[in-house]
Amino acid sequence: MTTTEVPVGEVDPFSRSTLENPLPFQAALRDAGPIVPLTRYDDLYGMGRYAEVHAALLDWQRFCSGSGVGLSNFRREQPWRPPSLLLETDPPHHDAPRRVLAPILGPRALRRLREQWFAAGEEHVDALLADSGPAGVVEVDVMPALAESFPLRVFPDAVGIPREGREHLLPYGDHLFNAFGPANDLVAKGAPHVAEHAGWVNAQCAREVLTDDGFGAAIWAAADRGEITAEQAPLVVRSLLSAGVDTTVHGLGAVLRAMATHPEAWARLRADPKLARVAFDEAIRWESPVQTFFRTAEVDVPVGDTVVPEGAKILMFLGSANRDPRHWADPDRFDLDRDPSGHVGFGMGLHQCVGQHVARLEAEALLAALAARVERIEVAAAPTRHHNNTMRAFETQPMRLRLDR
Ligand code: OVM
Repeated sequence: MTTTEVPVGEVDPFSRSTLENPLPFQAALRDAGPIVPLTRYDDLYGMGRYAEVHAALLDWQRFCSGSGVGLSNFRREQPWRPPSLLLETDPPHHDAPRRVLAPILGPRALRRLREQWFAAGEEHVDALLADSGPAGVVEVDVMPALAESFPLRVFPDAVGIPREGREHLLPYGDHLFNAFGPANDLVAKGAPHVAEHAGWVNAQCAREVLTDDGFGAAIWAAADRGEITAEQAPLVVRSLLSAGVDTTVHGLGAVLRAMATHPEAWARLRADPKLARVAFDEAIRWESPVQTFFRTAEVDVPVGDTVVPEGAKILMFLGSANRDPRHWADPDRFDLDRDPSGHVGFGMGLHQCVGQHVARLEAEALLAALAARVERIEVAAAPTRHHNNTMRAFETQPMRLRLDR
């Protein structure tokens, strides 16, 4: 039971009150069992415990993605956009696009960007801190000033898209992540503008539009080598523009929240900037910017005492798994001393985030630049949440950055 008298299976996971604070709902869901019918929607089950979520993510044969990873079942409903060749497919179709993209976004390829992004981080932070008064304090909403602007500064350039029109990226992503959920008011709010945003995004995926040295060009080069087709290439580029912006914005929002609310962790990170990577992954576990994805039962699947019928949707609560006390000690605590690896904030298995090295590099570059100049990050006012059917996000995070002098 949640704080109200409603059984957890009858709670709407996508209501505004659940989105504002999903933690009590998630705790009740985990306690109710390994899998729970979610009766607000047809043929839907929810999984909130780490063990089952982790196992299901590895079991792509029975928990498939090809019928969509949102509530909508592509066997019955027309998807709102052509399905992603990476996210919304199963083997064997999934494999060629994944094989192409993985090395383009892999650690070896990113070495080329490391110096550039660290320099960009320094410039970005210097520009923000230039406004500090005589007290050496900058009070700012870090969502626009850091979490949004830094990914928007480095990532679209790395993909190789033109400057013009980049304001479409965040609203496109916000709508896309809402569209994995039910057709509620959040989806209705985005619907009038989808066509403009999607039209622009799709147009950036053409070979002629992309620079010849970015991730986009590397995808087209794989098409030239016959590793994917020329029809597939633009959709693989689209995945970068779909999954690569809002996710990192809210990942950075999460790690900034962690640093502001855990000053001792910030002090340790300053003393040892190598801790930036574990801080980021622990923040991904703790906040889980991507909260949920769905799977579809390929056959009747027994889970505990329940049989999920073939064709039913299963809502996998990644954020809940990442805070399951059955798996994690003191899971609600942000703890730089824990090993967060094994968290499912980037998913797990075949579909595990192919861009995670890019995300980590962005976080490292920004945190290193902040660590070099900012002694303390303080919460200046209560943050506000941005509601999204998939993402756990902040709208605003007013903070005070106290400079080291
Ligand atoms: C894609 C895609 C879109 C949204 C999210 C995502 C988190 C992938 O278009 O491939 O992964």
